[in-house]
Amino acid sequence: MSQIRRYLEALGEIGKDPRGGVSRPSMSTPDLEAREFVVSLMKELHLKTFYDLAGNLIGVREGESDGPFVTTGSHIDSVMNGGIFDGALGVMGALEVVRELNEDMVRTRRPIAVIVFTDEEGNAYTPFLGSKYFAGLLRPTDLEGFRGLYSGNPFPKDFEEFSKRTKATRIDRFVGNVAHHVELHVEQGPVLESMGKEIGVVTGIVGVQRLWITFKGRQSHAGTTPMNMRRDPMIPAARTILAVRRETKKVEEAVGTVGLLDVTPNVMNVISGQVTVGVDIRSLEAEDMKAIKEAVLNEATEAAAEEKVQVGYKELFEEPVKCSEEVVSKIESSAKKLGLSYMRMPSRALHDTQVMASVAKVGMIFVPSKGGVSHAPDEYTDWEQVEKGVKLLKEVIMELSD
Ligand code: HGY
Ligand code: MN
Ligand code: MN
Ligand code: MN
Repeated sequence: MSQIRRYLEALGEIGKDPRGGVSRPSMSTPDLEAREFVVSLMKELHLKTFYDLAGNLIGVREGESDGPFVTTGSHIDSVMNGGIFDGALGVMGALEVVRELNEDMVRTRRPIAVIVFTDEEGNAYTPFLGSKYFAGLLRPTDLEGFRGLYSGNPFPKDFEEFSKRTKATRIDRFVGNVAHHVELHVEQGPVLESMGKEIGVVTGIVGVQRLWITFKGRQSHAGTTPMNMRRDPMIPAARTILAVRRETKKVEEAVGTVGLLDVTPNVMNVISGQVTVGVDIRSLEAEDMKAIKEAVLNEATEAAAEEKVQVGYKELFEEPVKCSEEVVSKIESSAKKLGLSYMRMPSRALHDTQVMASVAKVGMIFVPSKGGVSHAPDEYTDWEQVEKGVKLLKEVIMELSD
């Protein structure tokens, strides 16, 4: 009998948030505990267990040949107050696949590696820290500059604690010999449910343009400062937020969100001294994100000038990627073989798989999210649908590792 529900529910207990769901940012105490749990499972499943300098956990099931590898997996870090499926399904689903392959005594030609990538959500250090290191896009020295958002610790310090607690074998970097990478994930959106499909075959993954736009004004008394003598950074911040929505809506398929505001000092009777607006723009087209970014920055600059405040910004950009047609077709034919209903669709959430696309042929399998909800405690996927997703992952991995 499939153990996936037991696996996911057990992991969901670690870092359980009293408000519901989980709060398990990367390298936090609950994340370290979750890693220990995963290592113990990997060992139980007779996987050779490694960790690299970025804290990626890697469980290897040997094949008849030394490579190239088929890799799978996802992340077990969560957003604060997130759900128990995001990322966790891809890791625990991969472990369930291994458990079943062991049970069925299946020998594959290629070795399979199950990977838990560090800080996919980027809430501790930076998005995709683990997968970028795995793919060779970050060097060991790059890792040293990161500080934990929740721990305040520089990256290697958090990492030391993690290495002491897990008894995996340390390697500097995992072999770069990966042919195919497949990730199982919850859709996190409403499309599959509304279309009545069991499986989403992911064709491409959105890119993201992030902006941290900071306005610096003059902090002052909210009662005594006349309206025409203010330099209030909240005003251009507000106009920037509205511009994100207005400019994004002009572009079909793009989405834009301001989910972060950092207000100093954030007090009722004080005109703010500084406000940072965190902007997240996503699209399957890099050009679209660029156009929205320019328009938003124009508005921010104009609004700042009118209010006589200073403005500056930092940014992060990740390219959108296309999945490999070879992997996409394999997923489709496997779904067909298993009698699952499916549709092709893009991913509008970010995934480590888009980083893995720089070193391997990649694909993703989605299962429906109830009500399309994710990054929230009531994120949920029917257990029956979870099992179908795992079954499909198993089929695809067997095909690719054959
Ligand atoms: O932000 C994302 O799309 C992903 O869940 N990290
Ligand atoms: Mn997420
Ligand atoms: Mn995820
Ligand atoms: Mn006073």
